[in-house]
Amino acid sequence: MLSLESKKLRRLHYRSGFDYAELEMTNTISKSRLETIEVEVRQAVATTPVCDVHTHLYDPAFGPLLLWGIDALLVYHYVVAEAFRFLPLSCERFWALSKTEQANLIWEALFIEHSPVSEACRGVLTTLNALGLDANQRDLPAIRQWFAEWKVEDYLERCLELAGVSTLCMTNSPFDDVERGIWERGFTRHPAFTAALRIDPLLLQWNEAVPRLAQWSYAVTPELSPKTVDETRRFLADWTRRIQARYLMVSLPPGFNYPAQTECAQLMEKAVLPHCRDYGLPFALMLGVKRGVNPGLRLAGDGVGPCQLESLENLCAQNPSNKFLVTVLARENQHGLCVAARKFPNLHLFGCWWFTNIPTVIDEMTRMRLELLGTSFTVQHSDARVLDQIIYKWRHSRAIIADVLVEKYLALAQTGWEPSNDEIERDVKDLFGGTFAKFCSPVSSSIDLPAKGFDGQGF
Ligand code: RAT
Ligand code: ZN
Repeated sequence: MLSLESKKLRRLHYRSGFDYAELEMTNTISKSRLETIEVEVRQAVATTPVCDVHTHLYDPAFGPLLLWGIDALLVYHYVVAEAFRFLPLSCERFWALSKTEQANLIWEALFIEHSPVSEACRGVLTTLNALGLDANQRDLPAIRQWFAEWKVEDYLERCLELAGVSTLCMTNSPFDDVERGIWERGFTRHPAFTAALRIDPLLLQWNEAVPRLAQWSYAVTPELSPKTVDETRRFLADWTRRIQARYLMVSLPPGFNYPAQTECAQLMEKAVLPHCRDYGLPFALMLGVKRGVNPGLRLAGDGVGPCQLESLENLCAQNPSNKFLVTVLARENQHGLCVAARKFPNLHLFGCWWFTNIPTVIDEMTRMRLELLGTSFTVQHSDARVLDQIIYKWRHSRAIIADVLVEKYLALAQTGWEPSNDEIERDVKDLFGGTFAKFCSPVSSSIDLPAKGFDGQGF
């Protein structure tokens, strides 16, 4: 027999509507106050603007690099991977098609011939629905026609508004030829877009990075001599200043080790971490991606593996003056990561990344993080590659975050501790980017860093 308490907790856990009368019996808070708390939490989650701390979206000044519209939504690599569960043609033949032809095939396979129940497919429909389109007609040409009438500047504002997003952090790589040229020429920046310096090729393909750096007038050689390290730091400093980077970022495979004699670990230790200290910037690590498990699928061909959290613990322990922003890809790493964050004030967790950005896992991770870390983390990021995706990614996440938070605040109320509306709003702001901005700020309290960099504002 379940006790009243565990029945109540179960009901709370599955959140099929709360039995306020039962909760009311156990404490002094009235049913109407409990209902008010629920309304206040849902209201705060629905209306608090989000600082989206990691996306692959671009300032409109980057022209075609900012993807948007129905075809881009349909050929998003999360969707492509699912389409290949059904598509009868080879990867080569698929990639040889135009984007519109690819989108047509995906629409047929995932929306017409089967029901679009996966998270990525539902996301397309949530987006269309929020934009006021009737996808129920299953009329792809009509949907295309609707998008064709928008100008990107207006569409950007519409998406930001519908998603409740105030700022977006881009992923900016000097190793991308198109992007590099635009930064070098210069442009007027859109106020909603901040930048992050992405350095995967530098840390993971050093031998290929060397000739490129040399070509850009940095005197580097394959051997990590003091001169090469200095020149690599000059490269990082130039790009940090040029793009006004808010943080540096890399994604790493499950086998990443630190400390180690590998080029990756040595470059981190000698160039990246000193640079981050110098500029008061965090280093963001995305751990556990296996690139190119099926290379034929291109971006859709990456996989997941558990990472060694010991290496992260070593990084945090051995570099107490560095700040680390971390998200991990494997579900089985999430609990250990929360425990690591309890040990290191210089470690900040963010978002439910990629394969973990599905309702089942967002629910579990958000619950686990709140239970182990309180509100000292960033609850979600979108990782959007197509502008319109911010609408569904944030709508879907907000719904889950609201449910979990309602449960947590009602559990508090059960103890007799009533959260005020101001406290609820404060907490939601923190989870939606406030804590992130404080952590990134060069004057962040628990970490002693010189402040050569930027003001940490604007997330
Ligand atoms: O989530 C994604 O879109 C992945 O393709 C990756 O880009 C990942 O988010 C990353 O930043 O490496
Ligand atoms: Zn990403």
